[in-house]
Amino acid sequence: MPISPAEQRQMLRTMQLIRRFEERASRDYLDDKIYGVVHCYIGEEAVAVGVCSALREDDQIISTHRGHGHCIAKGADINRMMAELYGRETGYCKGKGGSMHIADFDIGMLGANGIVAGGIPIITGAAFAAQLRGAGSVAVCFFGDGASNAGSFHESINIAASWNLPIIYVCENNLWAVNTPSKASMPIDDIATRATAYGIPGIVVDGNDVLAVREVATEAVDRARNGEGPSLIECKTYRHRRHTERATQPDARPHNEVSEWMEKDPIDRLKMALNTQQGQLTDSEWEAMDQEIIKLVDTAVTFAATSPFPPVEAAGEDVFAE
Ligand SMILES: Cc1ncc(C[n+]2csc(CCOP(=O)(O)OP(=O)(O)O)c2C)c(N)n1
Repeated sequence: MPISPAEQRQMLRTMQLIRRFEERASRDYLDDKIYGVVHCYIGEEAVAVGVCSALREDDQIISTHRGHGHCIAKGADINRMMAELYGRETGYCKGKGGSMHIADFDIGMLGANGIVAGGIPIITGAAFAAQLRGAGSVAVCFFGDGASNAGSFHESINIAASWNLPIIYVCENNLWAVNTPSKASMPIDDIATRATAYGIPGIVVDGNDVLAVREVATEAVDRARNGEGPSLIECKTYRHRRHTERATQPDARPHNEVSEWMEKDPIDRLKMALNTQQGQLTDSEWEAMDQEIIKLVDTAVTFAATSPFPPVEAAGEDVFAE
């Protein structure tokens, strides 16, 4: 089904909200206002937005250590997200989880996860629950190329395929796991080919083309909702930033590879398509959209920075291990 220009503008807006949120988070992190670790999703926004735009509110997703984009694309409140990064009581985890542990069950966001591949069995269980509930909701698992080498990926996808679970595995192949190129840790070019071993569809898509991602996600979601089981979608993409915003090791990625991918920026791409090809977004409309987003992020920062830290006596509450 064609995606209307209004919806495309909405997708562009969400991608830009993710980007502006993270640019600010990175800046405030380097200014020591944010604690823990911050992994930016900048450059990969089309994956989260393309996939989540194909979902219903009661569908569930799970994320990774690089999770801000998935949260925002599923509709999370950026005030509570920023407050969580700032370690404040008003944050999603009352300031005790930080960037890698943001969850919002009310919108079907089951959580980011600092353990590589840790989310994969959890969301597979959620897909089993969805199948038992029978309400037609589906589950989406976001994970990286590095995570696709973990045993839990293979175990989960095997059981999901065997039980015909309503789940879509979305591999964000950004070609590197920290400083290890994927070609050094796997003997195949396309992770999607792993689907063959489990008897499910495996699809490769340009992960920097939000409309293409949306299209393949819609097909996979329809299959899952119709009881036709799981799919594996591999989105070829790239992170613009280093592994973390304060990485201690030098970035091993070749400069020319980074700059080539920067030119394939997913936001620029949709913006230009709407502007030049379809005449659907003028420069001044884009500027107004961006300014409105910057204000929203400023408001989130003010909310976070003026919120209290959790009290010391609450340190042992809501934690599972002390
Ligand atoms: C079980 C486990 N092993 C190692 C790490 C350290 N670690 C954090 S992110 C990462 C790389 C993950 O690569 P990938 O899955 O491709 O995701 P990306 O960072 O590229 O988005 C590693 C090894 C970890 N957090 N958890």
